[in-house]
Amino acid sequence: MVLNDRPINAETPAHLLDDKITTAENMFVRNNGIPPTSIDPANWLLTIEGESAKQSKQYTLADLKQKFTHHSYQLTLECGGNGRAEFSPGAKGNQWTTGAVACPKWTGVRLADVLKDVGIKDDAVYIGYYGKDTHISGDPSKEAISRGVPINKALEEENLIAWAMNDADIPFMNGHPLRLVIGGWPASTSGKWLERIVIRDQIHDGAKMAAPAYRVPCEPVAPGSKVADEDMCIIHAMPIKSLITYPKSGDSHKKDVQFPVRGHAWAGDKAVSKVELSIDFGQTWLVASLEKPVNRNAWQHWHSQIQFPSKGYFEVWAKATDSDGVGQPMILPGWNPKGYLNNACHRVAVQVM
Ligand SMILES: Nc1nc2c(c(=O)[nH]1)N[C@H]1C(S)=C(S)[C@@H](COP(=O)(O)O)O[C@H]1N2
Ligand SMILES: [Mo]
Repeated sequence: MVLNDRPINAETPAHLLDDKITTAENMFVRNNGIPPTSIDPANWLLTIEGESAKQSKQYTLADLKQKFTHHSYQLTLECGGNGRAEFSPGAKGNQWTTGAVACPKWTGVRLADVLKDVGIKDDAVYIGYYGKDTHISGDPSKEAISRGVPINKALEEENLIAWAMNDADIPFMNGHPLRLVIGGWPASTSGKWLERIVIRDQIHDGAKMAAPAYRVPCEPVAPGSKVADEDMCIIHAMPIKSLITYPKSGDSHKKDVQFPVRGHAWAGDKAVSKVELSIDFGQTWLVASLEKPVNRNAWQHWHSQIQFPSKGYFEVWAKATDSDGVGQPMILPGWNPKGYLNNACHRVAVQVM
């Protein structure tokens, strides 16, 4: 579903995210600027520098592939604005419903291995990325987006500088030939068309790091409030969430046949501990079978069989709980001016015949 074509932004209907490993054609696309017009993988250079880097160093793709151990992880990328369409009053920006999330398999080298090869000074607090795309205005002095994560998150072993997705080149719109993949945090931290990483002695101040971008009120506010920039805090890990990928909303089903329901659940830097289903608007809940993640920061699959009590209109609701016991809310958990972090339960409609 194309939300905007200047530049292209597209999400995936829930029933097309049924694969355990998201395929390239079902991966959402989020562009803040104008994607690069020419890509030359043979001459691609990644520069690592910054005031908290012990030196400035450059790597070709061949250097990265030869010098460091290769790792593959399935990592969940979810746009911080996924679910924005439900905000009331509405929030500006792409009106994502449920489909700005994906969990493909990524292959590359550990971000930590490359940062350590360059050398990290003791005063490092953050990293930031720069990509080859350009600002929407066409002004070459401006970046489209340049975000990052605290150094302690950056050094976790699952973060990759990746050249492959699902054992093939990363699709162009998802960052070919090189991208950062930071699982569990807003996908805006996973820089596409990656050319440069800076190791910073302060919170990174690249484009879309400053308020209000990718920030929420530090304290909850009433819907529609104006919030001062200094009262907005940077989003860290994404909250617990789940998706029903089978059935497709609007399906019909024969009453006397067991009804299969399945999907995925993910919890930022935490694990998912439980998924429950309701077919009576949350009055009673049934615990679904939940698989372990293939690795940290990968989504987890769940499935169940439902017996409907009668014919008629039903909704199936799914609700996941994380390893700290924090569950998904039934409705928008907290209005915020930019429409981030809506992790309300997903619901699908079923007509039982
Ligand atoms: N260089 C660059 N990296 C980027 C972006 C971008 O516009 N340019 N968008 C970010 C945002 S906001 C998201 S949600 C993810 C989307 O990744 P995808 O397009 O591969 O789904 O990439 C992030 N990395
Ligand atoms: Mo995003």
